[in-house]
Amino acid sequence: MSTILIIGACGQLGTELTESLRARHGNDKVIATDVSAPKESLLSGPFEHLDAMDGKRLAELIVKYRVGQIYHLAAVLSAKGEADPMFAWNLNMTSLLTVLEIAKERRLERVYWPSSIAVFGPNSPINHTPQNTIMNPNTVYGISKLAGERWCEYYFLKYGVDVRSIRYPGLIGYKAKPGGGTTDYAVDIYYKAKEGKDFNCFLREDTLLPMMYMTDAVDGTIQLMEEQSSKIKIRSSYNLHAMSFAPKDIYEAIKSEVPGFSISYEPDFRQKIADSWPNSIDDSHARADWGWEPKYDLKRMTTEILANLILD
Ligand code: AKB
Repeated sequence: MSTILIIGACGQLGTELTESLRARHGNDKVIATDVSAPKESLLSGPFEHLDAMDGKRLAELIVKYRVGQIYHLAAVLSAKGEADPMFAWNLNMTSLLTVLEIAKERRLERVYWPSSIAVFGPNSPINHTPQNTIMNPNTVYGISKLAGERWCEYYFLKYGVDVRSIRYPGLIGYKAKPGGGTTDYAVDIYYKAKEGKDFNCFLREDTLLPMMYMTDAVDGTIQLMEEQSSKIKIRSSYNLHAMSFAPKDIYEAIKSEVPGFSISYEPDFRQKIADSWPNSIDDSHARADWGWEPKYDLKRMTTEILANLILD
């Protein structure tokens, strides 16, 4: 097994993916990198400071650790991207192209890069949104993810770079807080419930969105990356589905375990972003090509998070 390097290891997905890959392959085989200082849990193996746009430093780390696989997770998400669109575009695109170029030049074994349901837009079919359909995203984050998907497929077809990708729905975990996403309310709500506080939601109560528990996301990502290359038929990015719920549904699920919990609604600019995204996703290609199957629904996820979330 060659060494794995994770870019953006301090993030919500990076934290749990690093933990899981280290448990699987050994702590020294997984190099965590981020522009932010590491939290304690990431110091179980090597950690290196890395700005995702710094190709020179990335090349040095690849040589130093004999890296064969990269998981490039660093990105500016949907809500934060709207505050500074040029910064979001620059970081999301420059970092991806830097990784793809290095993978081509150094003949890396594999690259993982996450896309998102944000590649869809207001003209996309809203229910069971197909793999291939009208896209037209209208956030800078969504535009950068759609452009990124095209680049991934291009590097695979033109240079043979073995790049793999998933269009994540909203990811919900309790080990690290997300930053700057539209679906992040569904993480914050658990923290408020545990703190014994009321929750003020920035989306309308009936805003149905596709979501996934972090354990499913991490397992699915590793499953995709460990699959033999011939099974991976889609080199842009795979649709993946686990569950769909609205704020009122997650509130009811939490309230059944935290009886006094209360919620209020105050939609802001993120409502428009959420309204442009699908309600649910058709993930039949991922199921057929590499056997994707989620394990968590809203109830199971809620019970697990409330039992394990530890407040600082
Ligand atoms: C966001 O809300 O921006 C992300 C996403 C759906 O990609 N969680």
